[in-house]
Amino acid sequence: MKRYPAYEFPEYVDWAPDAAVQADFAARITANPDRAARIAALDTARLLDLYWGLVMARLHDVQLKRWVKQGVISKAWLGSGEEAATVGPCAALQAGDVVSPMIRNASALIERGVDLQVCFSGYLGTTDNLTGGRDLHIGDLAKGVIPPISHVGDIVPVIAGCALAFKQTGQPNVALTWTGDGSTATGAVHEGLRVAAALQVPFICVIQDNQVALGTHGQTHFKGDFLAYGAAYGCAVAEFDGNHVLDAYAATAWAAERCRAGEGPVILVGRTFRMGGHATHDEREARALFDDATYARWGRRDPVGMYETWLVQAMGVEPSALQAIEAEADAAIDGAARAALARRDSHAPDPATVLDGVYGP
Ligand SMILES: Cc1ncc(C[n+]2csc(CCOP(=O)(O)OP(=O)(O)O)c2C)c(N)n1
Ligand SMILES: [Mg+2]
Repeated sequence: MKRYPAYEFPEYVDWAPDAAVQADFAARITANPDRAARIAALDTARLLDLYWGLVMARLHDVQLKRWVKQGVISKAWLGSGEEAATVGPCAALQAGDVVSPMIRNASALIERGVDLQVCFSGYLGTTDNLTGGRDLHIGDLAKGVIPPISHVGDIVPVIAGCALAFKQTGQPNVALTWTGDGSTATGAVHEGLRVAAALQVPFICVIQDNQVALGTHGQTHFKGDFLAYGAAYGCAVAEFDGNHVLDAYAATAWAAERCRAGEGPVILVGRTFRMGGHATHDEREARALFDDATYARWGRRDPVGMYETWLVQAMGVEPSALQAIEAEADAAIDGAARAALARRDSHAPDPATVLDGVYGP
């Protein structure tokens, strides 16, 4: 896809496929027979849907960065480099399932079909979304997207509760949320996982291990092994490559099938890397936290570039077909961002409503 030197991370600007990286990408597809079968069952249309999802996720972030540079918003929390860890799991879900995307998983809203203009409205604080302009953590209940809670980790017991509701009503659905490696430090994540396993609810908890929590290196804040959580809580656990959309998809499809069969929750550990800062304000500090070789290594593993290359080289997809998808995605993002911005003044929240929905003694 087109690269954007003014907005993208340096490793992506001149991105070119690396033969060894692509060989690893292909090997991962066949390494696990269950996942290989699920991937083999995807037809071309579904493979291209995944590409559309990745491109939309990347362009969504490019647009946010553009707004930051233009002074429209002060900062943005980007998922660039981690797109596959959101797009893959969403693609494995069904209508009626619910998700709660953390802010770095904003493209889950796009995947679930939330109006694109609404997706951008959260950052502009207009009344166009569920929070009425109060919070940029947005959702759309009609699309099965529960807004995340700003306090990281707190959404885990909430989504475990959604899964409990599915179990109690006999609804064959699953509830999924993402939690960062850092957020697993919270008591809420522990409580949510423990009760989900004890009650055997259809809950998928994706631990999105991007190796950093704000400005703290992953190796500093956690000395354990997320894969040991399965034994600790008494539930299934599996790892996936968080930069590999097909691996993320297949792992989640496996987990969702288990959940729907009543086999209890699944923890999925997605290994990925945050290419930028915690948000756009601390990109320089983030560059100091990891060495250049680490950025270079993960940069070569661009989730969009790797998948695009695989589609062309391994599946024989015509580059022109991918370009057409990208053009469509670009027009959609551009149109939605313009429409959202045009409403910033006309749909600003009424100050008189500031206490609406606020509860307290
Ligand atoms: C309970 C709580 N503590 C602290 C914060 C501030 N905060 C927001 S994101 C974040 C880091 C989270 O790291 P991680 O869970 O690894 O997610 P990532 O940002 O890497 O995706 C912190 C400390 C918060 N929002 N909530
Ligand atoms: Mg993290």
